[in-house]
Amino acid sequence: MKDVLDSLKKAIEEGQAKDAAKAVQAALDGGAEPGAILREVMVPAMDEVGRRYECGDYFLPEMLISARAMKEALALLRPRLVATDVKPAGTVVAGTVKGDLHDIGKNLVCMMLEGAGFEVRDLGCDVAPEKFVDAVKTGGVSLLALSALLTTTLPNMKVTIEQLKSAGLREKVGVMVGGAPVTDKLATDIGADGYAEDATGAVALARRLVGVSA
Ligand code: B1M
Repeated sequence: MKDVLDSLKKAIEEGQAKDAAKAVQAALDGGAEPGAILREVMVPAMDEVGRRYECGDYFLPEMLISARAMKEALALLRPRLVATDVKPAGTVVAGTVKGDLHDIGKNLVCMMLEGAGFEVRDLGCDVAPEKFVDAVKTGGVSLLALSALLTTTLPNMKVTIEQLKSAGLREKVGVMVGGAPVTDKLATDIGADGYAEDATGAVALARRLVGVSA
């Protein structure tokens, strides 16, 4: 199994989508636990890609093909991560904020929330504040989940919350935020209801905000 997991990590780091998909399938067939594959192999592989980009070994195209390999591998894990017979815990509108195209972490958060019994309306990435507000206006939304991976797009979380307030909708939904540059302090400063560091934390936070227990 170690060889399979090592080859999965290498395939994501090097952007070999087919090899990554094959390795995930082999790991699942070999009995590896989907959450562990994700936490212990796939997320660290993307961290390594970020490290290589930061030190100049990788450029944008390499990051992009690694992201594609990660997505193909994730697609195979998805059915296992979202399999649930829990009754709906609430509806979450999710998206990556305006100007930000990073959607892998947000997709993971969405999958884990679905797995925990939330109905998720995923608006995608580069989502304008007005689009989030319009989605909340349709009604029945318990939580807004905002993701951002760039320091330059963090301010759009605040703008989104302010537009919610202007539309008179702030008290109607809980707002949770996350993404690598987001902190607890930032969440408090911009008036969000909570911050989660990762997808598992996002589930715990969502449950707390809607008042359901695990
Ligand atoms: Co870009 N990128 N990128 N990138 N990218 C980062 C984020 C960066 C840290 C790389 C680096 O320099 N080390 C850096 C940001 C620096 C900063 O602002 N602090 C960076 C940069 C600079 C850029 C560009 C500006 C590069 C350029 O053009 N010169 C550009 C911006 C484009 C744009 O968005 N407008 C850019 C582009 C891209 C790609 C398109 C090539 C690609 C994204 C593809 C895609 O997502 N479809 C990409 C990638 C892949 C990365 C890295 C390598 C990996 C991100 C990722 O998917 N991680 C990233 C480096 C890194 O993160 N180590 C990097 C795996 C994922 C599972 O983790 O997304 O952190 P993450 O999500 C986690 C948690 O953060 C949390 O849970 C998730 C699961 O545990 N979480 C939440 C996320 N959202 C949450 C919401 C919640 C709760 C938790 O509640 C609502």
